[in-house]
Amino acid sequence: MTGDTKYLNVVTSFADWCLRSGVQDPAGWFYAYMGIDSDWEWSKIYGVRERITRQTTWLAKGLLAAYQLTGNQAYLDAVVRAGDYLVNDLLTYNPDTGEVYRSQDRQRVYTYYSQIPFGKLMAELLLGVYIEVDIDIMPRSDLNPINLSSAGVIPVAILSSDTFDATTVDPETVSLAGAGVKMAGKGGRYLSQERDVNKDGLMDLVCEVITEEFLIEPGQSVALLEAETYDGLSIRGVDTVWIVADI
Ligand SMILES: [Ca+2]
Ligand SMILES: [Ca+2]
Repeated sequence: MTGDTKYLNVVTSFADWCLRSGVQDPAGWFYAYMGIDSDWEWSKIYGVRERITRQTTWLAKGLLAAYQLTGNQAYLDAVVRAGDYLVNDLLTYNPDTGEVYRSQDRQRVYTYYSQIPFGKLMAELLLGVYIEVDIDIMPRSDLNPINLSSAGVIPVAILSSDTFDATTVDPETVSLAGAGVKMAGKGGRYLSQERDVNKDGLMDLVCEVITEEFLIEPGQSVALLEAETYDGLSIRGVDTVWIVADI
């Protein structure tokens, strides 16, 4: 940061222009250059749709940066509209049925937005502040195969680090791709265990989550874990999974 408001003024005046000038369609996308004569060859190569997509991505990225500099909620709202357009148009629009799939589910918000160019940043803004931790789904496996129709549980280890003690996590709050921790019997104890799974001398927390509660679909490969510590701090971690077919 230069501390010079000259640059900040340029950013805010451009961001304000983006919001006021009507370059953003109510559907969320930003108008691309639409000249047809001089640009015709280029248009044939890339297509108008791709240009709109790129233009939308660039402007949304700029507006996101402007939001981070200024905290102006209107900029973030415009970015979210643009992100919704990109996510729905590029990833979840079914041309056969005309259906657009949308969900407020946090795992899906994360999965979707993490697939667009500035999406991870956006998902973080939408889902709030948290501490990022390392997790290891199925500590004995690198592939982490999950059969969704299995009636069992899947172990997920929340790993400790020099700055984070995983044993402070409340197992009741753990959600891995929407799946909660299994309770043992009628006693109301959640199935979790303190164990050093990666042999770094720091105790980790292994929780057994219920497989059939997974809100993850074949083809998706990232599972998001969310939880809270007993002190109320939010944590989040991701690991890859391999969804295997019914046997
Ligand atoms: Ca693993
Ligand atoms: Ca450890």
